[in-house]
Amino acid sequence: MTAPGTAAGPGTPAHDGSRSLYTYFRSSAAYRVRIALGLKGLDYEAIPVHLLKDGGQQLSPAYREVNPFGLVPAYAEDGRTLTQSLAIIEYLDERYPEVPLLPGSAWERAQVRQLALAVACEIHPINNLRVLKYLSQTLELPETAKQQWLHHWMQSGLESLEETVVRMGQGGDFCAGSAPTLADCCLVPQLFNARRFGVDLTRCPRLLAIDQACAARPAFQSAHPDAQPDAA
Ligand SMILES: N[C@@H](CCC(=O)N[C@@H](CS)C(=O)NCC(=O)O)C(=O)O
Repeated sequence: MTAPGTAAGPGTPAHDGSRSLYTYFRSSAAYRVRIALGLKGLDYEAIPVHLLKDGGQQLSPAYREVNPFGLVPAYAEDGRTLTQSLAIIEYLDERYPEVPLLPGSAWERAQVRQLALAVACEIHPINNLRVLKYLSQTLELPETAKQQWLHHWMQSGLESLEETVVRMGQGGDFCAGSAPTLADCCLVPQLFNARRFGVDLTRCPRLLAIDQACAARPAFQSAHPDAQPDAA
C-alpha cells in the first residue's frame, strides 16, 4: 500500500520501495511522521497496525519484533527500523534536508523542539490509549472519571502550549514563523485528538489559527486520519 497524496513531485526523490511506516490512521504520533514525510515529498509504504482489532495488533509478538514498546509509529528504511516519532522526524530532516523542519539557528531549533517536546512528553503520553485502558480496565475508573482525566491534562497542556507560542512572539502563520516545522507536525495531530475527545480549545486561539494555516497545506491534508487507507 502506498500512502495517499505523497506521490513524488518535482525535485522529490522517487519512491524506491525502501521507506515504510507502521501506522494507524488515528495515531497522533504516526500522524506527526506522516506530515513530515508529506512536507518533504517522500513517498512511503504504509503498513497498517490496528490499535483496537485483535486485542491491539501493536501488542502482537510480530509487531513487538518491530517495536518492543508495542507502539506506533515505527519507520523502516533499507532494512533498518526506528521508533519514536520525534527521532524519526529528526532523522528524516537530516537525511532529506531539502525542506527543513528545523530552523537555522541553535536558539530557534531549541524553540521549535520545546514545542514539539511539550506535545510529545507533557500532553500526549498521559492520554495515550494504554494509559486510558489502564484507568478503565485495571483501576476500574468510571467513564466520567477517565474523561475528566483526559480533558484536564489535554486542556491544561494545550493552554500552556498556547502561552509558550504566544510568548515566543514569532510572526507568520505557523508555530515558529512562516514555514511549518517539527512543532507544527506535533501540534496538528494533538489538536485533532483534542477535538475528537471534545476538549475545550477556546483559550487556544493562536494554536487554532496555526491549525487552520496547516490545514490549507497538501502535506497536512494527505496525512489527516480521514485520508488514510486504513481509516475505519
Ligand atoms: N513517544 C511515542 C509515542 C507512541 C505512541 O504512544 N503511540 C500510540 C498511538 S498515538 C500507540 O501506539 N498506542 C498504543 C497503545 O497505547 O496501546 C512516539 O512519539 O512515537
